[in-house]
Amino acid sequence: RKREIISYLIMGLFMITTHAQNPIFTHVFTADPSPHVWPNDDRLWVYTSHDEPGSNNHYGMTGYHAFSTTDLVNWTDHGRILHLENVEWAESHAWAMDAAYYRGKYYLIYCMKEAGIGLFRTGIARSDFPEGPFTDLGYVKGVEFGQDPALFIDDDGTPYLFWGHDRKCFAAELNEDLMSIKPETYIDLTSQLTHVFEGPWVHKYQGKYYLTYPGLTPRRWPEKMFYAVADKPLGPYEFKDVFIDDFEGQSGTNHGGTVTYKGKDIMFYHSAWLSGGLSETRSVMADYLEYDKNGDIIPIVPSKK
Ligand code: FUB
Repeated sequence: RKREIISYLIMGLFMITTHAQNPIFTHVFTADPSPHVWPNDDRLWVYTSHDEPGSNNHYGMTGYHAFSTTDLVNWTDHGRILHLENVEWAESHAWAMDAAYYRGKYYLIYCMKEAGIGLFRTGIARSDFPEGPFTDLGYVKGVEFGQDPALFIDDDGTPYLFWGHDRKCFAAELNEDLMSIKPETYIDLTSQLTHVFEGPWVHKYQGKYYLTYPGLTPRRWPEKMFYAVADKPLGPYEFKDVFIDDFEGQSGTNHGGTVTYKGKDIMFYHSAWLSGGLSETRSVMADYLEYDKNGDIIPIVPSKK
């Protein structure tokens, strides 16, 4: 109870009100959004990377934020939920992350460069609360060059890890402690995902698995968002189409995920609208996502509202 009261006092301190318009957070630069609704919680949560203007080290970011809302207008910034300095094995580049609820605990899964090695590892941290604080547990074994992880827990409780970097995308089932992959399930999905560059994200719609990802076509920046569909989480995936094309004021990168909240599907992604087009100072955006009668995603045109 004491913790709850302290947490509400802190929430009060961080409470911010925005208008329901893009970009949705304007007091801090945010990117790579990971949206979730947790069991027995009426809030929508969005976990983000944190862009720091002037970091000047090719996205030399250092930590993550969590935001929550019940109405898509008033958002609470729960502040920094994990920082590079609390991750012993890492030295830099706190890039994209995801969050999951698994067996009664909240997890943050992220990528940072390993100290002394300088290559990305996929780190995992745990908390009793959706807003953290999260404690690093180490990095997931069996994942080399583990940039941009997404932790997808299927309806039957099976955990899957997706990750991707430098024009590649991989996936595997995780062991129950989430600390290593099951090597026999490891699959390279690259050839199934036309134009893939990084940032995979999986959601389910009408029993099918939708893998959305940023990609380059024809190997040309900035990134667009594409998707592919499968009957099983590890594929095979059928490539579909682009669903967020180039748009004015975007960053060189795009990255995001989908959630269903209060009966509506919402796509979270990022732009550089707030910074006037500066690629390394991005802001999270949200737009409704709709499907046609065949289950194909109707392309999203970033909206002001
Ligand atoms: O935010 C840093 C990196 O930029 C992410 O890891 C990539 O997906 C891209 O959005």
